[in-house]
Amino acid sequence: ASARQVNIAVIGAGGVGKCFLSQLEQLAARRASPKLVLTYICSSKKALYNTDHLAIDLDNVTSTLAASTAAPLPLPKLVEFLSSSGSKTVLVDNTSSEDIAAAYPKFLGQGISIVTPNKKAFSGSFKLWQDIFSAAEQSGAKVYHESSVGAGLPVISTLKDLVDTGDEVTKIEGVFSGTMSFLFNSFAPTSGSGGQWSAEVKKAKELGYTEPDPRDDLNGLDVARKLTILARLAGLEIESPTSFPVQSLIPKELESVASGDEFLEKLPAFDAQMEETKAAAEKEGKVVRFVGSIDVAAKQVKVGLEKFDLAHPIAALKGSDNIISFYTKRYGSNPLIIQGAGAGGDVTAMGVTSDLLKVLSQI
Ligand code: NHO
Repeated sequence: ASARQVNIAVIGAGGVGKCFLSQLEQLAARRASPKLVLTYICSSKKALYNTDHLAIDLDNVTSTLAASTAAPLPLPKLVEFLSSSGSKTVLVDNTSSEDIAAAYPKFLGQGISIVTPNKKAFSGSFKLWQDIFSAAEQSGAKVYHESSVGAGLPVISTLKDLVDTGDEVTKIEGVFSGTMSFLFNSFAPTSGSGGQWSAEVKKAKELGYTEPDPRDDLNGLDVARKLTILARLAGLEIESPTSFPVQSLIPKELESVASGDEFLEKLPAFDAQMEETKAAAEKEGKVVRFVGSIDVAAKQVKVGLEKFDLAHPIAALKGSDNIISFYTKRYGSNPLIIQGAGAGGDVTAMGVTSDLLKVLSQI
C-alpha cells in the first residue's frame, strides 16, 4: 500500500514562516508516514503551486517563492484549490492577517485543518471564535494555535489540560509579551542602570521579538489579545481585546504617525516619560514591569504597568522570557508556573510545528 499523504499549505514566509519551513523540511525528511507534501505557499505578493497539486520542493523554497511570478490565490479560490486535492490538508497561517483569520471557518468547514501563531482569529469577535470551533466540530478538521500565547511554551495546552481534567482555574497572571519582557529587563534591570527606552525598542524589533509594527506590542494590544484567548479558554465570554482596561505605552503624540518606522524615528524624543516611570519605582526599591492578569471568578481582565520587589520572580525574568502562573483549586496557593523564551522566530515556529504533529496524529 502506498504511504498515507498529508498536504501542507503555508501562508506567510516572514520571520516565523521561514523558521517553520526549515522545521518542516527536517520533519518531512525524518517521517516516512504520513508523507508530508507542500502543495501551496505564498507571501502577500507571490505564490507557488501546481494546479495538479504536485509537490513543491522544500529545498530553498523561500528563494523559489521570491522568484515566482504567480500571485496568491484569493481566499475563496484557495479553499477550493486545497479541498479539491483528494488528500487531507493542513493550512499553516504564518501571517498576522485579519482577512485570513476571518476565513478560518470556511477552510475548516471544508475539512482543512489549521495550525497558526496568528492571534487575530482567536482574539477577534466572540462570534468568530464560536464559528471557528463549530466549523471544526462539524467537519472533523482540527485547529491548534499554541504559539498565539507564549510562543513555543506549552501555555494553551496546559490550560486546556487543567480545564478538561476538571480543575478550577481561579487566576492567571504573568508577563505575556516577549517584547515587553525584553524592554523592561534591559531598560529597568534589577541591578545596573539599564539602557535608553527608545534604543531598546529598536533592538527588540531587530531581534524579531516585536510584531511586524512594534506599536502593536507597545500599545498593550498584543498582550490583550493573548489574555482574551486565555480567558476564553478558561470559560469567560470576552467580547474583544478592547473590552477590558489596557494601558498603552505609546506617547499620545505618536499614536497616529503613519508607519512603524516613522514611530521608531520619533520615539527618542519621549524617553523622559519612561525614565520618570522607572525612577518612581526605584524610589520604592522596586522595578516596573508590564503584566497581565485574569481573575476568573470576578471575570476581570487587565493589562498594564505594575511595580515589583526586586526578589519577585516577575522582576527577575531574563531576556525575552515570559512567565505565566496558573492558580487553580488543585494547585492551591503554589501556582503552576511556565517560564521561558516568549518571542523569536525559532521558538514560535516550534509551537506551530508541534501543533502540526498533533494534527497529524488526529486526522
Ligand atoms: P512577519 O515577519 O511580518 O511575516 C509575516 C508574513 O506574512 C510575511 O511573509 C508577509 O508577506 C505575509 N503576509 C502578510 N499578510 C499576508 C496575506 N494577506 N497573504 C499572504 N501573506 C501575507 O511576521 P512574523 O514575526 O513572522 O509573525 C508571523 C505571525 O506569528 C504573526 O501572526 C505574529 O503575531 C505571530 N507570532 C509571532 C511571534 C514572534 O515572536 N515573532 C510570537 C507569537 C506569534 O510569541 C511571539 C509573540 O507573541 C511575539 C510578541 N510580539 C511578543 O510577545 O513580543
